[in-house]
Amino acid sequence: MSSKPDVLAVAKLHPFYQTALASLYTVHDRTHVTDPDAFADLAPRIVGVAGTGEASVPSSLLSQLPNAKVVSVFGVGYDGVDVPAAIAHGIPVTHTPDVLTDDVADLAMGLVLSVGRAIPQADQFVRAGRWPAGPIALARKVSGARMGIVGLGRIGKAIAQRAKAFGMSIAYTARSEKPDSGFIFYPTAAALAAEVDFLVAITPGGAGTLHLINAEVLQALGPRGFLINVARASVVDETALIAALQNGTIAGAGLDVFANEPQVPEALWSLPNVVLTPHMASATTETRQAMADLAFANMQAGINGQPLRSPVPECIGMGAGSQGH
Ligand code: NAP
Ligand code: 8YV
Repeated sequence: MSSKPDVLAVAKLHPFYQTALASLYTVHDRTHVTDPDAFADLAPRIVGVAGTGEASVPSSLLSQLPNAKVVSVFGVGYDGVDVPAAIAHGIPVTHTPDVLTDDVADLAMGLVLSVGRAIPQADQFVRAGRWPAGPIALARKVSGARMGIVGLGRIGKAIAQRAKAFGMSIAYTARSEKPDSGFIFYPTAAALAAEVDFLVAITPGGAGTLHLINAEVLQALGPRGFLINVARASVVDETALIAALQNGTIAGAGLDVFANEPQVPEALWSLPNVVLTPHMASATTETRQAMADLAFANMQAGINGQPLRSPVPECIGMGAGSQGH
């Protein structure tokens, strides 16, 4: 048995988080999946669970961890964690909001510019030596265009700020209207899509937003409209999206998240009117370090029974130590 307390990593962790954890804990990398027999002996010793935004922490796993004191997610999204089950087991869940907001908003705007101005396609045009043979096709003006944001939370508001600087008009949908935002509210994604040129999805994933952007919404966005998804793949009906891109129902898409990532279907990567990034919206050195610091602080606090730095909203007030964020 190791002298350091045992922590279970339920996903491949970013090295910044992995290294910080390893300074105080013995980190078991997905033992519950790779070696279930060894995990049966290990499970009662696990005091903390380390995950990522996409990692699966089901009720069946939590029920095998009688001494777990915290689930610390490296990411703001935690749709893979069964939070009601964690609460039922008395295990608070934490995440890393705010520290990644700027980066995700930056990438959203990067995708808006990339799809609108066809920047990756232009790069290929030059590299392939096609410039001498003729001018590149005209692109879509971004400044002054109409931006629609699906989910006006921390990141949605940061995207709006950036879009304002581009002279874009801003409208949004969310669960509730935000009168103080000064932006136009539409009660549904379809109503919003009908009024905008760039529709940006930035809600949480999970059952509450499953296929919020479906064939009807894409139809409403129309043949001059672009979809940007920096939220979760589950928010968009990927089959309907591929059909809409193939038949010109919408003009194009910028996608950071995929249904079966890291696998991306050929139907998507073979299309000329999409820009694809590998779930990298928070992937800068600065932000990944800040996420690791916060996730590690939450892990330590949870294991030591101290106030949690950033519990998920459902877990605020759980245990003696939680203080919210
Ligand atoms: P947040 O502050 O909680 O904002 C979420 C927003 O989504 C809120 O405005 C909320 O509406 C809205 N929303 C929730 N359910 C909805 C529904 N059914 N219909 C319409 N709107 C709904 O979260 P955040 O910090 O901005 O992060 C948002 C999400 O971005 C994360 O959960 C994560 O999935 C994703 N993300 C992705 C990456 C990436 O690498 N691609 C990185 C970071 C985050 P109300 O305000 O009315 O409640
Ligand atoms: C991370 C994310 O890439 O914060 C989130 O919800 O999806 C991203 O910031 C992810 O959590 C790390 O795998």
